[in-house]
Amino acid sequence: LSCLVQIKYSRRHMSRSNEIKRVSIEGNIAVGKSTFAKLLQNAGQDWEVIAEPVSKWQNVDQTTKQTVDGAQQPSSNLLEMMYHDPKRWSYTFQTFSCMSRMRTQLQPLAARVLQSTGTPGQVYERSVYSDRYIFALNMFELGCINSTEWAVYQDWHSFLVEQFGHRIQLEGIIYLRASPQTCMERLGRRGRMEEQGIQLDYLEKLHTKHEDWLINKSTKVHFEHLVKVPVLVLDAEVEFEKDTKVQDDLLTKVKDFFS
Ligand code: DGT
Repeated sequence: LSCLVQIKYSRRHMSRSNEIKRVSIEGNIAVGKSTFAKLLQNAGQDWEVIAEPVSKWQNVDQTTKQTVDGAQQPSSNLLEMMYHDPKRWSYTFQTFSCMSRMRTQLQPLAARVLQSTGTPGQVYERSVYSDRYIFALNMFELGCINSTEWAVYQDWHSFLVEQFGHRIQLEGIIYLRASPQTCMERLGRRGRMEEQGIQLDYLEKLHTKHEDWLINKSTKVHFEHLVKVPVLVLDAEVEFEKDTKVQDDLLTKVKDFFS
């Protein structure tokens, strides 16, 4: 009987996996992606949020325990190392952030979402594309990733996306757009220890990268399918965390975008 149930579940899972809507939420640091993702999740049973694996970057040894041979080092915080010494650690950071993004986004749909009656959706906080076209590219332009590292990164990134990309293909991108000044204020308010040294200038560069990729479409992207992914631009300048009217407006726009 358990075998039969398992087969039924797998069939249902496979058929539903094909109809999943995959959406990525993009935007500058501290713009409110996690808050917005939670809003989407709470708005209905059909959305599953795949959070950005920041805690894995803050605790690498715990994350890699199962897959690394030999003695464990004391816990390393790669996020802190990258901000502290970007020239030394940016390439390492991008390998780990991209791999952990891919790994979490490839995980199967939650049972709760599978059982919903509507079209199931997975919402990603950022994507393997922002990993490359926002952060890694910016680090390369800042000189924190050298040209050899950049060539190596792009080579394995293209290979991975070509091999696995069809399983996490995006149906849409939601761009939460706010000024770098607003993001700086929000970043200061949340007080994440690793981010204390971030300057406005860094957020301005990341903002320009988002605008080039998602608004001006001037970023040279390697993946043909990515160019065709529709982008919903939402004004995140307004504080939406506690304002239910603003939240309803934003959710209506998302609903219209995907209907
Ligand atoms: P939210 O929910 O909009 O407030 O977003 P955050 O700030 O929690 O999440 P996010 O994606 O901006 O990233 C968390 C931290 O990790 C932040 O300090 C930026 C950094 N980060 C994220 N992805 C990358 C990456 O690919 N490369 C580099 N260098 N840093 C990254």
